Amino acid sequence: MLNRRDFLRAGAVGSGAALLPALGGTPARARTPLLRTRAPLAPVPFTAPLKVPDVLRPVRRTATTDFYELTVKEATAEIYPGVPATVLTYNGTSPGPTIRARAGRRIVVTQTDAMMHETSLHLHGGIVAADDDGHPCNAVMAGGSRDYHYPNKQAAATLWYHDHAHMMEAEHAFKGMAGFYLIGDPFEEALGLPDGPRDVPLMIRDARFDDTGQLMWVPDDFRGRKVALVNGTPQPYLRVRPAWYRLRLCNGGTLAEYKLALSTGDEMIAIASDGGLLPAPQALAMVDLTPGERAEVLVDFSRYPAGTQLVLVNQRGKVDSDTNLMRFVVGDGPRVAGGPFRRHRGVPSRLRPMHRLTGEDAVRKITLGIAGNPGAPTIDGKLFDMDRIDTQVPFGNTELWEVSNLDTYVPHNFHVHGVHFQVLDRNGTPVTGHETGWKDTVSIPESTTVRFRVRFDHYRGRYLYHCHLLDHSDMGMMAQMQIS
Ligand SMILES: [Cu+2]
Repeated sequence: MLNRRDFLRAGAVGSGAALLPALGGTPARARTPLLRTRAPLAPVPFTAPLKVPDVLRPVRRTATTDFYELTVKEATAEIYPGVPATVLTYNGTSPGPTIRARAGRRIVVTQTDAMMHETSLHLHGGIVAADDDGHPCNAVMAGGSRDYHYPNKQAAATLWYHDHAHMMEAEHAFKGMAGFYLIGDPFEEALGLPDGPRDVPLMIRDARFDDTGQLMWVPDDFRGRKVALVNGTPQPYLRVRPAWYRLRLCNGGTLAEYKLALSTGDEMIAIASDGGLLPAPQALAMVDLTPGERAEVLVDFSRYPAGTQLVLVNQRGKVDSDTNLMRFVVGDGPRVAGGPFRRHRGVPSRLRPMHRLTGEDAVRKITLGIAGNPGAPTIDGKLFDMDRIDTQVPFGNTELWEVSNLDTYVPHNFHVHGVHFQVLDRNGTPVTGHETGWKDTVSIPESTTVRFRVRFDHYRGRYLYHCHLLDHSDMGMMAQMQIS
């Protein structure tokens, strides 16, 4: 009996063309003339429902540990309706399945690489041992597998996982390799934040498609990635109840920055940053996220009449497909009266207390720049070298890092593995909003210096720091430190 691939190879494509949308996918089929004539890239906005990634089930549990399995493989996804596109996935979907962790309970993820090239799983924002951090020197070879140990000895937070293979992280993430990893803890649960279907992770990422609906990878494609996908779909909609919602916003993209706002101009209540809950809620009209950054906001949909439509807008957008990101449609179900929090009437005035780092054992000045090195994004003038340690950090040090973007027309940002940090200021102006919380990634626009304090007291070992505009890190804007 012919399997699907044989069926297609046997030349049945022409005669069976009408059946194609109902079949699974191969890249060859997606390039058939039939699909080329379907104008796949002009769908009606807000007609596809938002997909919320499934929560992954552990394959095994012990008294202390949950065991999960992630397989990296190529798959097809209907990013545009009726147009199968080839994507790189964890367990067959992009975004991959969501892993829900609890602080204090260990997780082991076994990643199997079912592709033809190496991969390396990085838990972005995770405080994990150096060998479990997805350093490119620990890549999983094609056909191999590796166990990653996540102790979850950190506060509740929205983390995400993505690939970090050597000089491949940008292309792999662009083609779909990313997913959410959400840590909960008793402190956060006691706040009674919106949960269940009212706790919505939104991975927003930049993409570019060719005229057959396939993801089109062009390195450093700043102008080309004009389509924003939300959980893998362009311009989806979500029906919401007239109630408070918790939106976990993650820029899972490669180059684009998103300035997120509601089309009504109403404020969102920011409650968390990369590292988890803020000390206090912050009402924000706009949330600015560069690639890798997360922020959690609360939105009160009970203040809108049934039938109200709100759009999540990107104020940095250039065209409709990267400006009007998704639509919320307020339903007419029973209103959830009063505040969203079981122990509070309204939003609590305080969230998690935050100990401010003071003083420093060392001051480090770091520069990011492409200008002067055309096509060579560097840190301190050097391209990434896996055999070179760029910075020696004594374990336990509290340090002040001053990171400068020397470029006058190229934005960068900065991600440090293995730690969280506290941002002080940007060109001397104190940061505000969600940036006042614990961060692991910070925006550094053109001609800008950002200062942050960081304490290296989690693990010893070799960790990366880099620009998280992944095309830049991929091409060399990455370095490594030895904490010892
Ligand atoms: Cu950069």
